[in-house]
Amino acid sequence: MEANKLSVLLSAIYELLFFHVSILTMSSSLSPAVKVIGTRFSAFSHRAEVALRLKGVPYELITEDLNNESALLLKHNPVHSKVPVLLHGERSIPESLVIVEYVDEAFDGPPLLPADPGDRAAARFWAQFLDVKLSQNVSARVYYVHQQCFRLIWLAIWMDGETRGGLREGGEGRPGQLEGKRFFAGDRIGYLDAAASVLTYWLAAMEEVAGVKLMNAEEYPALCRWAREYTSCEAVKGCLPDWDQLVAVYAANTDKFVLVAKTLTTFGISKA
Ligand SMILES: N[C@@H](CCC(=O)N[C@@H](CS)C(=O)NCC(=O)O)C(=O)O
Repeated sequence: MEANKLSVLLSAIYELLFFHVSILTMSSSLSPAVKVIGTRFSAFSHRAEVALRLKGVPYELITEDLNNESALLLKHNPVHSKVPVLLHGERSIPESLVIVEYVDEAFDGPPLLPADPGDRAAARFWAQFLDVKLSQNVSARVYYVHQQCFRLIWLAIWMDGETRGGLREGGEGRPGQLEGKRFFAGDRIGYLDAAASVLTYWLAAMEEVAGVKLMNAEEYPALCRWAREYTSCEAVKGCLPDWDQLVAVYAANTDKFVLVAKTLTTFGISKA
């Protein structure tokens, strides 16, 4: 009898414990879902994806058709209606660099921004430089080209290299940027590497299609070495578009791209 009571008690304790453990497991598996509205062809979307991958955060990529923007995109980025947008539970976070900073703060894992406030400021400065000066965008929508134009790169590629100085100013020409370092922040890929990632795979694809070599090893040895290191990292490789498809997209749009570049120069908006 006593033995029976004991076994009932033990099984009750076991069930209680098991129930408790399953509740705990359930609650951790219920952490808010992480999704990226984006496209693999977009270097901006890549910034968001690579930040998540570097942090080891599982996410779902919701592929957006930029020729036919979805209600989901318009709902979550009503101001710009551009990709990427990060969805984290109830939160929607637009703008690629804002997303990278959010991911850095919201998730555990290796830091993306440097620890030192001065280094953080410098990383943000150069990322902003890339977006505002080197890659200042043009409303592609106006020209029915659903690609963002990286203005200086764009002109250099599609207008026969007229603004190649932009690269020198932004990367190679600043002593110390990459000197003695694998990546901009040191040994690990971080915020500024993600911000500058357009200078790797995407630029190379544009160069191939346009038959122009903008970032060559003679003029830009450090940038070229960095680009190779960047694209050989596993986290990066996992969210690069298929090379042939990317080249095919650029090739299919070459006429439009040249038209955009010509329009930019015609209207005198080629200077930063
Ligand atoms: N400043 C934005 C730029 C994003 C952007 O230009 N995205 C392009 C795709 S690469 C886009 O959504 N274009 C759609 C359009 O212009 O209608 C960011 O950093 O996220």
